[in-house]
Amino acid sequence: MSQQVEQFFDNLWNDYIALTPSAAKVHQVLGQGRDIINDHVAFRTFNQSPVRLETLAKHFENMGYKACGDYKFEAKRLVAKHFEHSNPNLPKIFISELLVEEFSDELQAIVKQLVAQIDANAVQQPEFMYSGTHWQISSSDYERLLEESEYAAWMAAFGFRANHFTVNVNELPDFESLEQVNQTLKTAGFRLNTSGGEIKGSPEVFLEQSSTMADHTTVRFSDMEKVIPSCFYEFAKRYEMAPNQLYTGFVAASADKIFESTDARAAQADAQKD
Ligand code: OOG
Ligand code: NI
Repeated sequence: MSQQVEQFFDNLWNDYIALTPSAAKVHQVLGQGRDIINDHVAFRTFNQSPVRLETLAKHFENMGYKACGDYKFEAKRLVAKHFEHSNPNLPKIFISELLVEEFSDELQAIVKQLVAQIDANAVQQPEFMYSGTHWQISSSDYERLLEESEYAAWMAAFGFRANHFTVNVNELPDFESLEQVNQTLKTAGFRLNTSGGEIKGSPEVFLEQSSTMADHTTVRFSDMEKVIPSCFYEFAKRYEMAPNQLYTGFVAASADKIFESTDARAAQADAQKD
């Protein structure tokens, strides 16, 4: 792995744990001091020039990543792609983008005004992938986005950075099952995303996933500060499709629920059901 690529992932990780202090605790609880191998890192964006999925993907293609899978999320009005590298030590990359034109004129106007503030040259730099927001937004615009799309609101508050890292459970020496990982996390005090059940997917689709509910952090909006959900940690266990051949793709039905790990309202609605 080149030094630039290593530095890129170090910087990406450092930005992520600054917003997600519980990620460091996850490593302590699951790794007990040993290194944790990540299955993938996920990014979010808007389908607006100059920050379209295809443009952001170039940073990874320049590192040697190849596009491998396409996904569509009708209800959330999102599409996504995943990318893989021939070096098995590099995490897969999952990038989604919001189909902005499928929302109200008001949402479109807010998003376009945010994106217009981005310097197109900045997008060409690899550092863009952990550069955060490039705009000011009021708390009322944030709330307005939240009514239509939790994803749009998250993007407006946090911008361009890792939305989550994902522990590769197959490579955790002390754990056999994802259930055991979840149990250990709950005992340590973490709240898991229960949308669609704690474990999304199954051996039949060759992938099981779970995630924590996002940490909360103080965001400075143009008019006030607010404490809102930031980033989360995910856990993935992959199964063999053929002898010695682990499934490397994603499962749209499961991913659809993982997106809700930043949604405080989904979590609340869920808690009221119990
Ligand atoms: C991505 C959710 C999907 C997965 O592994 O299926 C996902 C997001 O929340 O941005 O990460
Ligand atoms: Ni993920």
